[in-house]
Amino acid sequence: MRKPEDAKSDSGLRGDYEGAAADYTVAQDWDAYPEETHDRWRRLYARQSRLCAQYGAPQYLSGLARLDCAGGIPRFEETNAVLSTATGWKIVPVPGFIPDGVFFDHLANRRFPVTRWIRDEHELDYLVEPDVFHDFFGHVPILLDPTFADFLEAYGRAGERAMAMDALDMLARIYWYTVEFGLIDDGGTLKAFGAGIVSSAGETVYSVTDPDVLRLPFDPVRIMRTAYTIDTFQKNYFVLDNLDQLMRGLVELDFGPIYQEWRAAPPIPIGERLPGEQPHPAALAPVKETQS
Ligand code: HBI
Ligand code: FE
Repeated sequence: MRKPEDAKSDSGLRGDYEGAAADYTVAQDWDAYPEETHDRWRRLYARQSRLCAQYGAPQYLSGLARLDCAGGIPRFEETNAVLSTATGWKIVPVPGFIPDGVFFDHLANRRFPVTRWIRDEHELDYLVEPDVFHDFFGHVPILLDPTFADFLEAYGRAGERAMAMDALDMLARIYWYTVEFGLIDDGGTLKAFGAGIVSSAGETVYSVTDPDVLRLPFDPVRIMRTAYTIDTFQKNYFVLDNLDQLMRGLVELDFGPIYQEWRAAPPIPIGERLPGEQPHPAALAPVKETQS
């Protein structure tokens, strides 16, 4: 149970796994959110939606508009009425990070786990673990895109085999460099769709404007061999030509031989460009940062 002193920051039962079901889902308990948490959501939403209007991918922005969630922390049940109609996905409330196997099983069944608590005021610009703003604002809008929705289910299905082959860290890099930190070429202009980018004020701008960042063309094998960092802006990104590439990359390739060939090899260091590698063409003219 929560300690009494935590009651004041009751921003959605942070880290309270008491009462979670076997699949780690909990009730969202929307009525328990104090007004201050809805106000915090509105401020986060206003800032990020303004930045994403300029730097976010169209496939992400169209989903965000349909979710109509500027007014406060959304009721997941209301979201599910829209989401399930659009792509057969639904979001399920969870208290925080859940075991890999449980996570993959949810994705394989078109259930996206969304953390129910919101960050504290002092974490507005950065927090290590995902909260409801990262999970909902970052991940849910693009789940309304049928191609992305199909890919994420296929990713979930791929988890079991990766775990069985002791190559989960390689498969997780696919998620990291697309679902969390993916960029896409929008008619020659770099745009962001990864949840870790679009939910972060700093990284939304940095990911598409910083001139020193390595932005390579999407390549599943290169991604599965590339290390990543979890507590700083990324030093390298991968750029999709379109969302269909995600599905093709996952289903046209047999990951088994790739796991066998590379799982014992040290990962390619972050930010390192291999001989002969060229940035994605859309990255050759980084987006100019304008005051929004
Ligand atoms: N749990 N709630 C939650 N959200 C995640 O994104 C998540 C998780 N558990 C495991 C996990 N991600 C990753 O380790 C897997 O992608 C490998
Ligand atoms: Fe995430």
